[in-house]
Amino acid sequence: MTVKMLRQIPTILLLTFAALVQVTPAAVRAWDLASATLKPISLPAGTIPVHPPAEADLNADRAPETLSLVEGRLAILTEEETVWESPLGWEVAQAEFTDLNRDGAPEVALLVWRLFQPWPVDEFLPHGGRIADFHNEEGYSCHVILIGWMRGRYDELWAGSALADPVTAFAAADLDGDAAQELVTLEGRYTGSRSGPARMLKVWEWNGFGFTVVSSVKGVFSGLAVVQQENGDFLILTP
Ligand SMILES: [Ca+2]
Ligand SMILES: [Ca+2]
Repeated sequence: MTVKMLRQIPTILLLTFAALVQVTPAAVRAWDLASATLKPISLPAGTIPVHPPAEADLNADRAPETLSLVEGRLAILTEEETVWESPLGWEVAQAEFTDLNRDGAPEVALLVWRLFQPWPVDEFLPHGGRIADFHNEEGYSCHVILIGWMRGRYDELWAGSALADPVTAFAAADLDGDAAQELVTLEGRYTGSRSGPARMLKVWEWNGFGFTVVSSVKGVFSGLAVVQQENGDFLILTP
């Protein structure tokens, strides 16, 4: 698995990452999740970059699925065949194989921009409701959505309502060593660029119905990477 994943890491990404760490070590911050709190630590020697799996068997038929993200359109493929495609109205900014809902089965986590829709109950409120401002000036809001295999088909396992602040990048990693993945996000602002810079680093965990914030740190963040230490523990790096 590790060999396969490493083989598929784009060379340019590795070079950029290595160059970044070597040239500007002071600008890269390392974060550990300890006692449910994000803590800055000095970057240990010998860490290796961790990348999400290039493939996963979503429907447990022993034929692995892969992802193709082209111009905001995500396809889930079994070999060459498209078995699921994101709806036309979605602009998928990022998609990874994860097990963020902690059921032991892989799913695909998507970062999606789509036209803002108020909660049905809020549509009739004069002030627009509780999430009325959760969109950019074009009217697009940012969502985290989990797609997976359910009852014989690919479907939304979970779709979050519009985020209060848009996510610019996410990663999934078991930061606290409890054998379950946490969701790591960088959050920007609806008034800023979709790709950042971010103003908040946040760790969430699945609560059975959605994600609960575990810890967050304010700052200015231009990127997000997960690395593994020699002892096996995962850390977050933020340039
Ligand atoms: Ca899962
Ligand atoms: Ca964990």
